[in-house]
Amino acid sequence: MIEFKVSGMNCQHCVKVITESLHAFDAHARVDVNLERGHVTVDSTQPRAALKAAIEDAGYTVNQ
Ligand SMILES: [Cu+2]
Repeated sequence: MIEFKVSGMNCQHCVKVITESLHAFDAHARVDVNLERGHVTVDSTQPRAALKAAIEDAGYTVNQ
């Protein structure tokens, strides 16, 4: 499991956009977005840096 702290997420649209961006990169990734905590958890064999880039490409800021 790879966890990111992401800012700018505030609704189900954000959840959908981030999930789709990660799935475009890794179709088999299991993605869990927690809006309340501002966390995105990804279960993927891809490198962390690439998953981070996918979230950033969706228009969000990854803080850690
Ligand atoms: Cu939103």
